[in-house]
Amino acid sequence: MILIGQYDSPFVRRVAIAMTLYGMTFEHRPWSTFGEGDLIAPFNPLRRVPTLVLDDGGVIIDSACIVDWIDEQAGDKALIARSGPDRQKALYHIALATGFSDKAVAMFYEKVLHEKTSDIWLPRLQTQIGAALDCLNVIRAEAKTPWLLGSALTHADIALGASVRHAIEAHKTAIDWSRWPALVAHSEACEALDVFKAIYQPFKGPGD
Ligand SMILES: N[C@@H](CCC(=O)N[C@@H](CS)C(=O)NCC(=O)O)C(=O)O
Repeated sequence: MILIGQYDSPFVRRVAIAMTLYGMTFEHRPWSTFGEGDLIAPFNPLRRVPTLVLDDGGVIIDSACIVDWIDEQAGDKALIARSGPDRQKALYHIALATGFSDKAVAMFYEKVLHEKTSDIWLPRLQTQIGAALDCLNVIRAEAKTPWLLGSALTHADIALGASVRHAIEAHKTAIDWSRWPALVAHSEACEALDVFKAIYQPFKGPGD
């Protein structure tokens, strides 16, 4: 299998972390979506990452779809409850974390790709990011367990950890992280894990 995408992407990183925890072996192609879009295009016409190329030549794109597929391979080892309230909660947490990352990535592109940022789009992104972080911070603070849904790490923890770390690095000053201490603590707990240390690429960019 080949996983395409750099680990400074929270979407690529959460996929690679889960695959590593599942013991899946894969080749990593850290292609840049802009600089090496021509290399990605034959596998994904959207030129987006993560893109997973299977051994039989099949391709899966989008982190949620890739995680769905690797969970199928992992069977009982899947890092999410199979059914019931814990599955519903995990899916909500994951969508909120990855949705927040969508907005954090959009805010980065808005700032670096336009000489003048939009007076409509940028405030909207800031509102969406702030509200999502408020909500996630309450969820994390109210979970009195080591991880979001108990003592075992799930995809929800990985997605949240990858998303917060990405945004901390991509928006160092634009986001006031002192407002969300439970998320900063969650990020630190994730980054202390060997698998987070192994699957990591510092985010390069203006960083605010
Ligand atoms: N919904 C997608 C989002 C992936 C995403 O936004 N990837 C970014 C890199 S962090 C990307 O490919 N950006 C280039 C582009 O969208 O053109 C997923 O979960 O995989």
